[in-house]
Amino acid sequence: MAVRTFHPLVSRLAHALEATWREHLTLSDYPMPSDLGYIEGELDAQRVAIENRCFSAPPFRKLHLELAKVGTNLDILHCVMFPQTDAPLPIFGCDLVGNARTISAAIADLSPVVPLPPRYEGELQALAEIRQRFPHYRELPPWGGIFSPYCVFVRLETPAEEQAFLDLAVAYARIACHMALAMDTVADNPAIAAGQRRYCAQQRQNDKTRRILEKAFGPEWTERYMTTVLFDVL
Ligand code: BLA
Repeated sequence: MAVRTFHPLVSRLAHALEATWREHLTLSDYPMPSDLGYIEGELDAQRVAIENRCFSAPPFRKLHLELAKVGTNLDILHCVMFPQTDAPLPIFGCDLVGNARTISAAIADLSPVVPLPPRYEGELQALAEIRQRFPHYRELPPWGGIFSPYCVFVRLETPAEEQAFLDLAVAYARIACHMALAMDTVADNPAIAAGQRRYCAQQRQNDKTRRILEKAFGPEWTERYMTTVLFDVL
């Protein structure tokens, strides 16, 4: 990433997620449209800067980490691990939206697109204690039916809550990697592609993301960005 100062949790989580990928997977660069790797625009005369890091690492078709800065006050981390459409793995997704004082939105989930093997339910249930460390759970938006019962969507107010969220998000990313490495057969299953299309279609309904991007870059650019870089249409 270019040298740029983000909210400390945004930087720490970005490094921890990329380190988790490097520890478990063999990464190749993902062919990102050349004009969409680093982007700058303007929102209410404030600069919006977006940095993308994107890899592929079978059986993940796309590992995407994005850091965005809106003016001087809003920092965003966006991360999605998309499995190949022949791999019956859940989609890891994580978003942090913060200002200088608090992280107003922190969400992490392993969202299944087909039923998960029971042993992974066990790994997720084992993290119940961490999920209880957040005093400020938030209500999911109407498009949030894609998320699992293990989804955590919270506001973070203290360093202890921030640390617990970092630990939980990294634990979910690790589970995604472990599942990928332990997967013995790869089933060619059209339900997986259909499930990923639904996940992306729901995520593209997030008006809060869309509004920020549209104000800075316009509706046409935003539609292209959301359908190619953030939540691609398969
Ligand atoms: C919320 N996402 C938000 C918010 C903003 C963004 C400003 C509102 C914060 C708040 O309510 O406190 C903005 N997020 C962005 C932008 C990008 C981004 C501009 O990623 C990228 C350029 N969003 C995701 C992923 C998930 C996700 C992967 O990108 C979940 C796995 C979820 N973001 C998500 C949810 C909300 C949110 C559920 C709350 C939406 C709501 O309350 O309506």
